[in-house]
Amino acid sequence: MSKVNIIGQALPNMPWENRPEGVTTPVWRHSANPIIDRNPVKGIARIFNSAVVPYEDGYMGVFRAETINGRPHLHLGKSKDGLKWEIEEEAIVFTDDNGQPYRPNYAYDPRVVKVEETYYIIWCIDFYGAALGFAKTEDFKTFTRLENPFLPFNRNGVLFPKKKDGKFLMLSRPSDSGHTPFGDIFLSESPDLVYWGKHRHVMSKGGQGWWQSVKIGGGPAPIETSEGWLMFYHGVTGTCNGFVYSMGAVILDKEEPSKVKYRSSTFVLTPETWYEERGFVNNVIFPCATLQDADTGRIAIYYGAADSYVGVAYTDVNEIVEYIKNTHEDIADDHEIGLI
Ligand code: BMA
Repeated sequence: MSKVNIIGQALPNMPWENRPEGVTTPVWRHSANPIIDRNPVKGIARIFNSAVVPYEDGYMGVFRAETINGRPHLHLGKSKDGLKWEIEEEAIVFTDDNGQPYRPNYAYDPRVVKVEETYYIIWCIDFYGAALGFAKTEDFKTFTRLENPFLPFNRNGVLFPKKKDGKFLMLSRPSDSGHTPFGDIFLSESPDLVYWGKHRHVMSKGGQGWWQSVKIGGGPAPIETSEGWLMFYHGVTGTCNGFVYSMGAVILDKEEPSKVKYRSSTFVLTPETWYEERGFVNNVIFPCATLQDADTGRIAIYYGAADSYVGVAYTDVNEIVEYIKNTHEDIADDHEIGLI
């Protein structure tokens, strides 16, 4: 097995547990999941589908908090170890271009990505239907709202942590405003975070297996490795009782990230525990963030479980890359339509 390196910072104090005896899956669960239970903070019934990043000597998180009136907002949280979180009771208030305070009337599924010295938050907002909201912060004290990147309907906005040729890159999943029974992942670029274009198709739902047959959507920010951009995402299948959300993994080309190098034909984690199978929405694993240590190759994946809890799962960069290569499936629709 050739060695795969994570290109990035060392994070020796990140959450980690070795693969438990007898577990053979490429990704394994934290033993004390869920790390955030129901009713974690006054006025908040459930926290799930949330994003964390290393910050100063600990971690910062932007959490999808379903308040007790059922509406989701974004709440800030802090942690020393990435597992025990102190979450604020009040939702994040953004400031718009004119310095006016701004709070979205709903906000869900945040991703937080550091590019150079700035942290960007991308989430799902009401823009006359589901669309992507966008903001930045440098200190997690003031949050400046940026232009919405795309027209409705769109979800699952994920920024790359590095610019390419001076341009920002963002993945997204065009959708409808409801429960979207379709969807592929696309890539767009921007010189200034205002104007987005040069749209490329990245990857399709489907393939031989059924676990990602209905739709797919980006999850945590892609991780730069010596093999390309390693990305976890969600894949959805339809059953007589509704959708089932599993986690998949793909490696995108380093130079042309709209190109799939390898993608796993099987899921890497699927709902199997009580907190993934049973909740506000049953059978959901929805990854939104990772932490990784470049020195050891350890990766911790944060995911929403059953739209009710936050779970953590682990993998190792060598093992997951080898797994993706060994289970690779070339899906014809991943190639640009019409190219001869
Ligand atoms: C998707 C999003 C996610 C949610 C999932 C399962 O459409 O709304 O926030 O976790 O459905 O309910």
